[in-house]
Amino acid sequence: MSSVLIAGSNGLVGRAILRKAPPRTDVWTPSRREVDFKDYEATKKYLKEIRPSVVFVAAAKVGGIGANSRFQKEFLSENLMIQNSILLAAADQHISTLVFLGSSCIYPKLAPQPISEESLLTGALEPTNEGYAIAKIAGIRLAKAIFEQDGLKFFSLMPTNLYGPNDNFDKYSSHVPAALMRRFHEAKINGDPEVIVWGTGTPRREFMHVDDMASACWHMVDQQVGGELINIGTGVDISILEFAMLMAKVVGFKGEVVFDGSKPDGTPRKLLDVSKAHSLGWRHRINLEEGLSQTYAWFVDALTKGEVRGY
Ligand code: GFB
Repeated sequence: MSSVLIAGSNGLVGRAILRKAPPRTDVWTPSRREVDFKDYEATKKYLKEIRPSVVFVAAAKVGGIGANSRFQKEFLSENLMIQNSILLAAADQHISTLVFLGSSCIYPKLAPQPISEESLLTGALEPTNEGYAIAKIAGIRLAKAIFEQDGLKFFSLMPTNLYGPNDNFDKYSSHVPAALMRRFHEAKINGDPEVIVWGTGTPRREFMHVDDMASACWHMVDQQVGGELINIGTGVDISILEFAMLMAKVVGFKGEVVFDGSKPDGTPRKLLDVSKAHSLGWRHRINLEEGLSQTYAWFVDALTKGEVRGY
């Protein structure tokens, strides 16, 4: 691998891909000021200059259930712009390998569990993240079409719900791991008697540390899996109630957990079938409690340095 571009290198996943880069890899990590990936001409010019052999598309507009449901217009249109511009410019420049990243919310709301890659486009989507999911499905199909028409090794990896260092801890747009870590931490510090958790607590989610996602990204590039769609997850899920209790334990919050049923639950369950990734030789390594503890230690340290995104 001579030269690699990480588009979205400042986000949760992009930073982890960079941390896990094999030694002596030449990695490009442009900021938004250096190149706006929504701009096709600027993206093409940049790719022509740096000529990477591999591109990771971790640039995206992302957020938790609150942000996704309120800003469908932005989640749909901005993601289409970013991915169309990168994938088409990369195809134009004959970049040999491109990894397109999405999320498990691309699958139908009521897909059979665990969700296999074959479930794509077999049913209606979860309404709270329809805009984001439609954009990501378009990206998966574009990567496949480029592989089939141009013979370039473009493929898609769909991670389950991720967490880890450098996550977004903003009160309104965060995903549940960062949201609860922050809320339990602040309650512990302030001596609050209770913490509010959104929804009923019954939805089930599969959580994976972002370093496992990064290891999957590098592994699948080595496997030369052009055109494919591959699920990346742990194969294990837990309820939001169980997850909240685990987070309280990790953070050391001893008060009560109260559920706010006026907030959306989202998809009842989205456990990925990860047998395809396993058959290609990849497995996750980081246990949930261990990963959350490591992330909490990072969070406390980053807070003292003023380096937590969303604060
Ligand atoms: O993490 P989250 O927003 O992801 O929510 P989704 C997961 C579950 O946690 C939902 C509950 O059932 C929420 O109701 N939850 C409880 C909370 N408390 C909170 C909280 O304080 N904040 C948040 N955010 N959730 C997103 C999709 O769905 O996940 C995206 O909208 C994407 O498109 C992403 O797929 C990975 O799994 O519900």
